Amino acid sequence: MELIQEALKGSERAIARLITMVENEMPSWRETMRTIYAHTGKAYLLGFTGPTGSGKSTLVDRVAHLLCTNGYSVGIVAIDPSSPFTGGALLGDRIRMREVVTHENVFIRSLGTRGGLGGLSQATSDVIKILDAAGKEFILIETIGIGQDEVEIAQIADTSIVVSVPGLGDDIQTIKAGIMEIGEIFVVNKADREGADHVVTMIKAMLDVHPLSDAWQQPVIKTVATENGGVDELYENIMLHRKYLLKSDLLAVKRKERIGREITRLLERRIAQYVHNQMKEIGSLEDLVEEVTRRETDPYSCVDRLLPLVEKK
Ligand SMILES: Nc1nc2c(ncn2[C@@H]2O[C@H](COP(=O)(O)OP(=O)(O)OP(=O)(O)O)[C@@H](O)[C@H]2O)c(=O)[nH]1
Ligand SMILES: [Mg+2]
Repeated sequence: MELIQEALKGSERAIARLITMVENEMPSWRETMRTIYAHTGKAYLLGFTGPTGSGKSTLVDRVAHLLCTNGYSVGIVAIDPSSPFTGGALLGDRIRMREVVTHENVFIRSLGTRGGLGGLSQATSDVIKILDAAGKEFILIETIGIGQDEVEIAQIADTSIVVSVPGLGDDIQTIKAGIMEIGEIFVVNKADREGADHVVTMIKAMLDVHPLSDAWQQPVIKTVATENGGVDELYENIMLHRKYLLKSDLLAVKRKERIGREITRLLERRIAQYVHNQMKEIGSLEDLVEEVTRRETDPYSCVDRLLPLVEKK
């Protein structure tokens, strides 16, 4: 309780300790999140997704810096599918996020993706809530674009920024159609390299084919993150999109959808854990596997047999 109070006041130490608690799903985790939840809903969430090495961390650093300069308090969550949060990537990100670590009101945390399907686990969403409750006005979430992750980031963020770079080979492969529908702002970073204009043209052409269902015109912005090039324009467009969502009431709609998904996800997880525990009590899965292997029964019938046992418990 004391820890929560400290975190709500913005204590970095308390925030860090709470995050460790939810990451490890300590027994008091759910109770903690319940208390925290009442204080959430104020932060604006920015998602950055894109291929490895495209410059996401550098961009996050620069945008965070601008936010700080404009008086906002900022939290950063980096989701790293390749290594746990204590791994080398954190160090790398810390080094790259040079600008922001000098601001004392920025809190940076790297997270592994274990636990949840598709990468952005429950822990991520809980960490975002802790930062939100602690008074961070903007929370920047960095994730690598693989498979489901980019769709998940769109669901978790208020504004989704899709980062591309020139020179990744086959253009169609680089910018998949699916990603066109989730990006609200497109960035072509490393515009100091050859081929940036071509990528911009390509993205614009694809946006014509896959427009958003609402009235927002997705901008395509060239940046050179390392030189701060185009970052002001990116910042302005983030603020424009935020204004657009607020004015059109779409922000409220987005957030309600997010709450609906979260309730469903938490329920599914609880049910899955319950079934898993019941399975252990009901009997040996190996026996069933043997029966199926001998073709004495089949997986479908096994489930029919198990379901009443699970339901009764
Ligand atoms: N030439 C050039 N290099 C850049 C630019 N932006 C970033 N870089 C460099 O590209 C490398 C990768 O940048 P990061 O910001 O770490 O990229 P990332 O997308 O966060 O990488 P991961 O987190 O590993 O997926 C670093 O060496 C950056 O200095 C740019 O605009 N131009
Ligand atoms: Mg990074």
